[in-house]
Parts: sequence; C-alpha cells; structure tokens
Amino acid sequence: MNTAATVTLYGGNSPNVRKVGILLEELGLDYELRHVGVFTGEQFNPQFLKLNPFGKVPVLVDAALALPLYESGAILFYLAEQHQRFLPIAGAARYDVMKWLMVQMAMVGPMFGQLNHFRLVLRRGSEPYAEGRYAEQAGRIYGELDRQLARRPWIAGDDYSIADMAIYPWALYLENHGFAADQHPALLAWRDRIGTRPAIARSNQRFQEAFAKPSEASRRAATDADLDRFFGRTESVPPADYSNIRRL
Ligand SMILES: N[C@@H](CCC(=O)N[C@@H](CS)C(=O)NCC(=O)O)C(=O)O
Repeated sequence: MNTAATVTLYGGNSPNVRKVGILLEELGLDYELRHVGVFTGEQFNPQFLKLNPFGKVPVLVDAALALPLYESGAILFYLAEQHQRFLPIAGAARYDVMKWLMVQMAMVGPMFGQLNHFRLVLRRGSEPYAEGRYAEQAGRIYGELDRQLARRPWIAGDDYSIADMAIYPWALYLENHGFAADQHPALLAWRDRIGTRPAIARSNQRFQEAFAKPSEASRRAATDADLDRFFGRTESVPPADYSNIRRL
C-alpha cells in the first residue's frame, strides 16, 4: 500500500504556517512538512515561486486539488470545507467564522507582524513612530479579542473553528508585545483552553521535528543583506540594526 502523504505543507516555524499545522492535526490528516528557509531567500527559488509567485509561506499542495494554495486563510477555508469541519456549512454561524477569519488575515496578521518587526526584530526604540503606530493598532485588536471572548467561549461563537486556529498562534505574542496579561483575562483563558488540545501538542511536536532546527539555521546563516531582502529594506533608508534578531 502506498502510504505517502498526499498533502504537503511548505513553511517554517512562523504563526501563519502554524495555524495550518494546527488544522491538519485537528483533522487527523496525513501530511508532510517541507521547510523553506525564508531568512536565506529560499522562497525566491524558481521552483518555489511556481507554487507561490509572492514568495511567501505557507503553501499547501494537495493531490486532490489542481492548484497549489497560498494565503493561510484560503488554505484553512479549503481544508475546512473539504472535510466539513470547523466551519459551519450555512447560516449566520458560517459567516461569523468567515468574518473572524478575515479579521485575522486583514488585521491581526498584518498589524502584529509589523509590531514584531519594529518592536521585537529591530533594536527597541529605533523606529518610534512605526513602533508606536503598530502598538496602538495591536492594543486595539487585543482589547477587542478579549471583549469578544468574555462574551462567548470561542471567537466566532459556541464552537471551536478555523477562526480560533488562525488567531491562536498570533495571540501568543501578547506579553512579548508588551501588553499586560491580567488586562486580557478572557483572551488568556481561551489561549489556555486551546493550548491543552491534543492537536496543539501534536502540531508543536511535528513543527519542532521538521522546522525548528532548519528555521534556526536559516536565521543564523542570514547575512545583513539577506535580512534586508527578507524585510524589504532598500538602499534609500539608513542601515538597520539587526542585533535583536540574532539574539532571538
Ligand atoms: N498573508 C500571508 C502572509 C504570509 C507571510 O507573510 N509569510 C511570511 C512568513 S510568516 C513569509 O513567507 N515571508 C517571506 C517573505 O516575505 O519573503 C498568509 O497569511 O499566508
């Protein structure tokens, strides 16, 4: 019997990839993880650009689908629909999940991602306007997530859904982003509730085995020029101090 996995997830140890890894485990699918060293530019290899011309992970390749899928929200939506789980099939509950999935893709990911860059990657305080702007945006989002979760057990209602899986890996940054855990009690309780699910432990284990070492090696091997390319830093702006990322 051929037991080769028909689903391949390309990526590394980052929140947008982790959310897909969580769903793959929640669905109990057989899948393969393939590392893409984004710090050293593997996402720009012609072979990878055929999968995602934007040169970003995650990408999901499923033998059952005639095209490679990129954009993590689209991947979650595809898998949930395909397996009819973690996304109600109709009605208001379905659109509530879609709404919160869009909140993650349009707000949580972009704003927290920028805050990661300006607060955690660059030397603290080196870009005060950008850091302040994204901290303000992130604070508003964390606050609303907490208020929402104080009213309902899961982000989109009574059931655990792909919206929870999409937000969870990003919500783990709360404290590192400089926000007080005790001011977000509902968010913390929800985070703990998700954290105890067996699928999370299994996914963490798979990512640890497949991604932790190569992701770390890619980050350590990256030169300043590689990091400039990764972060889209052009010659027209002063050089960046990347000492923080080397300490992470
Ligand atoms: N909106 C995209 C964001 C993907 C993304 O930004 N991926 C990062 C890693 S988490 C990446 O591949 N960066 C490489 C690059 O920009 O060159 C998604 O959710 O899939």
